[in-house]
Amino acid sequence: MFERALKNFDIGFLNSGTYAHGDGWSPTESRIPFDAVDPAQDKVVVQIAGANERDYERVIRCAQAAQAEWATVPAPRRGELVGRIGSLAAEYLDDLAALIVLDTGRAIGEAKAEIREVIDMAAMAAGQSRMMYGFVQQSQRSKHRMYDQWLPLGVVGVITAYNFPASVWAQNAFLAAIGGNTVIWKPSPKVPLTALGMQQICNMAMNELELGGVFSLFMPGDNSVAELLVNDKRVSLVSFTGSSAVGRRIADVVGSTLGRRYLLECSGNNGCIVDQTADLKLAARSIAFGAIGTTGQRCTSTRRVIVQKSVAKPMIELLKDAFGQIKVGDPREEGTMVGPLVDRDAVVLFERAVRNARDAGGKVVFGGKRIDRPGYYVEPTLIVDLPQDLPSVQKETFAPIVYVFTYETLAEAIRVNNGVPQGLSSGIHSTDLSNIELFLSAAGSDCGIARVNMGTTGADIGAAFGGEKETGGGRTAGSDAWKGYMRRQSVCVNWGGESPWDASIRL
Ligand code: UN1
Repeated sequence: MFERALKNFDIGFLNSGTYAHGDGWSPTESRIPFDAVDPAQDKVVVQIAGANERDYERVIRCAQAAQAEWATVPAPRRGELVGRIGSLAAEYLDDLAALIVLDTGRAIGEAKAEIREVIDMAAMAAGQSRMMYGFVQQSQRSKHRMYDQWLPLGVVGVITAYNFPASVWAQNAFLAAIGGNTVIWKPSPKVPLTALGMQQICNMAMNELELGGVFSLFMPGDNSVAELLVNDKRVSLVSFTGSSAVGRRIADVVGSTLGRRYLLECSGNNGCIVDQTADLKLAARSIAFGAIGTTGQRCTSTRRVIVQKSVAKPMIELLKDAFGQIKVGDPREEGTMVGPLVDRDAVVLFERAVRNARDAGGKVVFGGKRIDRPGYYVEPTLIVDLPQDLPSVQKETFAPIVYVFTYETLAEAIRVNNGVPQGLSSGIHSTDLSNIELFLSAAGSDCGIARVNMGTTGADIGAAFGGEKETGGGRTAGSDAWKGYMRRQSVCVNWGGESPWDASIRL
């Protein structure tokens, strides 16, 4: 499976890390190579010739030149290109999923689900390309017509994290493209294979439809080259998915040049409330998957369970039972549900979070250790009896750790849910209508996503995706998120030939 995927995408041992329309793939000579490492085996798979400053310059020039033309292509035709990328993703689904497994160590089922999300996102964006509506307003002037319309921004830079190496790019890039922008992708250097595969299918679609230059890629191994994109005034919008610390820097740099925009999807720290009326088995299943799926490395991962005191004991027992059924192992092995963490550093962060919790008096009631085998495997971990304001509870750790807190009143539970700097996803398990509605009210969850009787992960692409507070406020994917990639213009047309407002000027 893996061999075939590498072969089908022409991935050899040393690969170019830059694709710019017109110039094609950059040469690999005189570039500093970095490794693509398989986290399941702690082995180097291939190398990438890291993009250098000259490569970046080529990419931005090509993207800018192509944008002038792309902006004039009718939006439904732009949607056709995106739709074709979606159908190629379907055709190459197994190969692309194999690249995700090699990059991230994720179980194959989850990797395929990510490519399906790409396909769905393409279908949605292709349809959306015919529906980028603006409102017609009523003018107070006689014989004037007034409406708003949406126009392209220019070149959009998309910087993505390692955890969803294909779908987060798709959520951004497809909307940016139907909006008449060209897109430069800077993926995490931890997951270069997926980026190569995705760029290849973009190239197939662009060549076939003779619409070159819309999607390009540069993969530097170091931050200084990536910073060129963030600093570059030729890039109208920088969309960033990753940590709040980096997001803050991007907001500072991009925000300081008025006229440029940023769209941030940063750290989450997601709570799930379980009240005394909840279906505890349903809650345990969805919390376990939300917390341990993708080895806890989603920005939507369930990190904090906030459970009503009277049901805390059975809830913890059910969670332990559920965690015990999750098979952690090599994604190549049959029945594996959860693979390794992405790299050695992630294991260190996991161990540190567990140590901090223990030092603060927390009790590890399940897991807590790294698994002794090659690759970056750790145990699903459940920790109770912690103070909510502990610094390591207040920050995002990408690992399969769940902290359990208890509460008396729902108002208290909502305070705990909201009592972190991040505001991405949240949930409540309940069968009490008043409790559910309180959680969904203005006095309820302060997050961008609120789930009822569901886990906090697995956002439906039909909805806008993103969150508040340190999560950054950006929205990608569905609903009207496409507007984030376009500029609004209020148009007013005088069709009457009269100009009563300036009638005192006689000409
Ligand atoms: C992320 O983890 O950075 O809804 C974004 C979900 C995923 C999240 C992707 N689509 O759980």
